[in-house]
Amino acid sequence: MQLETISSISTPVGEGAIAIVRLSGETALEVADKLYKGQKPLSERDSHTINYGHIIDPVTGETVEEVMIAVMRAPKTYTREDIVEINCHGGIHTVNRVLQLTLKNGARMAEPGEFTKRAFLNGRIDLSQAEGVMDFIRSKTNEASKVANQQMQGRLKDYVENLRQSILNILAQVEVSIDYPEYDDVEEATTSFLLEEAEKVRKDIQYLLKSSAEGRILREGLSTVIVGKPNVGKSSLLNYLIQDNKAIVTEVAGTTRDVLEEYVNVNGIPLKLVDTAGIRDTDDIVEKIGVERSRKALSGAELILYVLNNNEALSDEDIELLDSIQDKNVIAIVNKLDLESNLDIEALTSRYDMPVVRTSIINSSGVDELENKIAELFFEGNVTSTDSTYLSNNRHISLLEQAASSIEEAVQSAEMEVPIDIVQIDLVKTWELLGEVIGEDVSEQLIDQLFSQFCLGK
Ligand SMILES: Nc1nc2c(ncn2[C@@H]2O[C@H](COP(=O)(O)OP(=O)(O)OP(=O)(O)O)[C@@H](O)[C@H]2O)c(=O)[nH]1
Ligand SMILES: [Mg+2]
Repeated sequence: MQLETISSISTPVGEGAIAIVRLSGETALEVADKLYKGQKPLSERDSHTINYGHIIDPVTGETVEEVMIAVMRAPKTYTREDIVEINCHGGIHTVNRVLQLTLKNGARMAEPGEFTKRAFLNGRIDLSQAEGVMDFIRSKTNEASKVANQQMQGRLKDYVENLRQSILNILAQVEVSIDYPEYDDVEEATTSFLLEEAEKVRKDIQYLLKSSAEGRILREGLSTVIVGKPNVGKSSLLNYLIQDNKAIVTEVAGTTRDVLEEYVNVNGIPLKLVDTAGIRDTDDIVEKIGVERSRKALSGAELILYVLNNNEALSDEDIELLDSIQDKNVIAIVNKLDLESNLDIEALTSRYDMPVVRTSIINSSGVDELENKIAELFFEGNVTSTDSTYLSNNRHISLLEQAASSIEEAVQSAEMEVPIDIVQIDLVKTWELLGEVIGEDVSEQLIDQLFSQFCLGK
């Protein structure tokens, strides 16, 4: 592929000790030589050397900068093309002049992400690695940068390529039985091979998705909301979990008026814990706003801790709320177990399919069990290291979710003895979806859109 030589400032705009103008392309050395004066022209220098000299404006003869220039010849470079990096003194003005001179002498201004895009187009990296570069630059935590770094190194690519290879093996077998429809035993063998192998692929994709969800929770915290009617002990629960008296607790119903957010670690799981105003109809304007906010907090929650008072019967309001959230991750907490029981726990457990924990927060009892339930719900009880996390990018997660459901469909069809050429369609689709993760068969438009999110000069 023949591509124009591109140029841009690759360091942040602003004053610094050094600023770098980077060129990439077939004529990178040629362009730089028009501006460079040193002992020898750059085109006569060895690859991977750094060379002292000056940048001279070829029109006026004026010395613009004193520079060190790195020469890196294809193919062992970031883009797989010839690369020249001009290290300037870090002023905004001069580095800009150097850039302008490269543009006047044969280079074109690079688009955001274009260097990395070339690395992709020239086959040095796949799309998941390119996206890893961007995620790496953008990562805000240590854990996030670890995942991005692994992705940059091609860990996801290897995993996905293995999955695709397995699907190809299945497809090859399927092809045989389509070619020889007269042999029943071939078809039988194909179905059992298909079921076994496709199930393995399905499990691997599920594992990938699950470990990513866990990784994300470990990086960002599980957003958890404590809700329930006024006075049931929500703020008491928050205080207990964070081992502090951050939230005001009183016997007055409607104490909490606003949402309060705290981070806690529960059995190794970081929770972003939100205490809310007790949900009820109220004429108090401040409380009303608080109740609105509680409802809003509910919609974005990954875990809901629904607190009930053992001393009171289940109200219509409780039922209405529990009905509306029953498809989410909810743990029902029957608190104030020390008081007389007026709540029909049996009715609660038979109506809702959610874990129920009994507590008496005032006596510090039952909260251990709650903590174990949370760990069970999200990490099957044991939180391992994040080493197994491969995914953090939403595009990849979405593709893998689709791949999981199409392979699932293939498995189900095969089980129901659907004709093999129909099962084949789902297998091919899974193979294609996985291909999109690493950038095979993706549209030019998508590629342009992805790389445009990069910073200039990368
Ligand atoms: N008997 C008993 N009282 C409790 C228990 N847990 C909390 N309480 C009391 O119940 C009252 C209300 O507790 P809060 O934690 O303020 O309840 P809340 O759900 O946050 O209430 P609002 O903010 O008004 O919605 C306080 O007087 C607590 O001391 C418990 O397990 N047993
Ligand atoms: Mg409260």
